[in-house]
Order: sequence, then C-alpha cells, then structure tokens
Amino acid sequence: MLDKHSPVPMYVQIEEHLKLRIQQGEFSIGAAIPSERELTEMFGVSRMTVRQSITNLANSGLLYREKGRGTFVAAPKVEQPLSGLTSFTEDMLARGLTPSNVLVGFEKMIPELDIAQKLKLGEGEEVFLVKRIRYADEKPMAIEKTYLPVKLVPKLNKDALNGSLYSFIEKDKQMTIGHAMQRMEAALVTKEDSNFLQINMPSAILIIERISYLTNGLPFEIVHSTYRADRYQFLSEIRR
Ligand code: 16G
Repeated sequence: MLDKHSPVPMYVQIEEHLKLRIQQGEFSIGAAIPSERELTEMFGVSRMTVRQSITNLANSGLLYREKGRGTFVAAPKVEQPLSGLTSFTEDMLARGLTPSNVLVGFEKMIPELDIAQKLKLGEGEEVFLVKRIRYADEKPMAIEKTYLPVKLVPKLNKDALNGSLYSFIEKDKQMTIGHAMQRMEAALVTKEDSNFLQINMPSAILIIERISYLTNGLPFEIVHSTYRADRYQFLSEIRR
C-alpha cells in the first residue's frame, strides 16, 4: 500500500491514502477513521508517523480529534466569496445552513480615538460594542466584535442582535448599506477565543477587519471577525 522506497515521506503517503478514502466516501462526514493503533498496524509504520499524518490532516481541516473518542471526518469548509457585501445570516442561509448567535457582550461606551476617527465620530459620541459568537448548524464558526455609532442605530437591542444586524439596519428607511473595505490576516487563536470557537490551542484563525458604509457615505460599523481556519475558505475572482 505504501512505497517505502519512494522519495515521498511515509507520513505524506498515509495522508494521501486517507484523503482518497474520504473523497471516495468510505468515511462520511462525522465518521471515525481507524485508530492510531490500527493505522500503525495497517501501514507497518511507527505510531509517530501515523500521528504526524493525522495532525497534518487535522490542521488542514479534513479531520478533527475529540479527546478520548477518536478522530473524525470534518464537514467541508464554507467557501466564502470575497466579492459581495453580505451578512453572516445571508451567507449561511445561502448554503442551507441554519445561522444562530450567542451574544456575549453588548455595551454602550465612548470608543478609543482610532475607532472614533474611523467612524467619523466627534468627541464624546458613543458607540455600541457588540460581541457575538456566530454558529452554523450549531457549530461555532466565527467571533464578531462590532462597533456601531449609537446615533445611527439608537434602538439597537438584544433581540435584534440575536437575529441579523444587517436586516435590522435595512428596516430603517433612512439607511441603505453601500460598500465596505476589509483586510484579512492569519493569526493563532488566543486562549479566550479558543473557548468560544471550541478549538484547541494552538490553532490557526483568519481575521477580517471590515469598515462598512451606508450609501450616503457614513461609516456604520467596524467589525473585527475571527474565523475558524478549519471551517472557512475565502474565494475571490480575479481578472486580467
Ligand atoms: C458579516 C460581516 C459583518 C456584519 C455581519 C452582519 C464579514 C467580515 N463580516 O459577518 O461585518 O456585521 O455579517 O451579520 O463578512 P448579520 O446581519 O447576520 O448579523
């Protein structure tokens, strides 16, 4: 099954073998793959080698481990286009997934200077600071920390934040969402966020910072989103 004389390392060959069996549907989503001991015997390699293959497949999001239970096949990543200004709720519904939120922070405050400047706020003008954990089919996908000028959404409340923020904003006839600027970077998850996202330390995350504007040019939100790197893939179309 494995070629011991190949220049391709054994752990890579095991990864390829497992990937193929997953692609062929032998192990479906959520199914357990054979244990490390079984794989060690099957391939005639050391446990270290098997562990390396499984760690790599888990890091790339194809498998996930559960302490004391085993290793399972993960659901495919969400493919998120970077072209449209859509909301989390819209994105998940478009994929046939059920979105839900847990509101872990909601307060009114005077923001730091850089946030105030980006939101074009004068001295002493307040923002709502909202922190939500966002789920798809009850699995944590992302954490969003959002700043919104109180003067634009004075009636923002917990009920609205348990649903879609964008549909709450768009119900207001004065406000039409226009465009946004965003930047993306990779990082390692912090201890606190690893608990919210239910991932191990260390794990990779993707961070998106977005500033969104109404069609009248006013900035209405600054969002710092932390996405599980094992659940998301971002796509963009590029032309020449
Ligand atoms: C998306 C947006 C976020 C927006 C949220 C509204 C990114 C990076 N972020 O997650 O800016 O606040 O959707 O979602 O795409 P909602 O309408 O479902 O509350």
